[in-house]
Amino acid sequence: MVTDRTECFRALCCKGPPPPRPEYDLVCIGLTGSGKTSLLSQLCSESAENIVSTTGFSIKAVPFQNAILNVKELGGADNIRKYWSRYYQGSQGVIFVLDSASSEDDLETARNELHSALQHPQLCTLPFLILANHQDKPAARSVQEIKKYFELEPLARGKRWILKPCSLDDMEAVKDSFSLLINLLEERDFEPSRM
Ligand SMILES: Nc1nc2c(ncn2[C@@H]2O[C@H](COP(=O)(O)OP(=O)(O)OP(=O)(O)O)[C@@H](O)[C@H]2O)c(=O)[nH]1
Ligand SMILES: [Mg+2]
Repeated sequence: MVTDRTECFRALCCKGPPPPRPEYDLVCIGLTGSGKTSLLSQLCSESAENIVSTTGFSIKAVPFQNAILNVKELGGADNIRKYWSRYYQGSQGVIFVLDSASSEDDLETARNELHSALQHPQLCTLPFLILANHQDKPAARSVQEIKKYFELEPLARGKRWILKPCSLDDMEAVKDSFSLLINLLEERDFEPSRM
């Protein structure tokens, strides 16, 4: 009732109903345990407790003030990663989550997966948000270390990408990073030489 009245008032007196928020289809990848489901659940105001490893994929509509992101998370276990590319079609942007405190071996695997994604024909022109998660752990590498280790500068030159540190206990920083991604998704006249 209150909503009806508010909508009526809006329609009669001023600007009409608010414009619908644009929706974007994104794919979210990263090794198992990097925190994809946990971060997405928190963004949807769902509990991040008792989360189990994603088998296959899972889709969430993540609401923001100026956009809705339909995020398809692909499970990151060894036996699932080889199927990732089958689920890339239709994506308008990519979220890559990594555990900044993981072992050298896992970090190298994450680097290889990120490189493959950045070069994949269905993803290579899309905006990328790379989240260096688990920053609350003492062993976490800084974004500078990760940028160097992942050799992102030469590989991602000319692409739209953002690398940000984050952790599950600082969701404001995560939201800020997603806002930057939404800005990139909204950009129409992208000039590759800018970044
Ligand atoms: N300390 C810490 N733990 C985290 C953080 N993010 C996620 N975790 C924990 O890491 C574990 C794995 O998180 P998930 O969200 O299931 O990871 P995932 O990337 O979805 O894993 P898959 O679905 O298997 O690909 C959970 O126990 C989380 O609580 C973080 O920033 N810091
Ligand atoms: Mg998951």
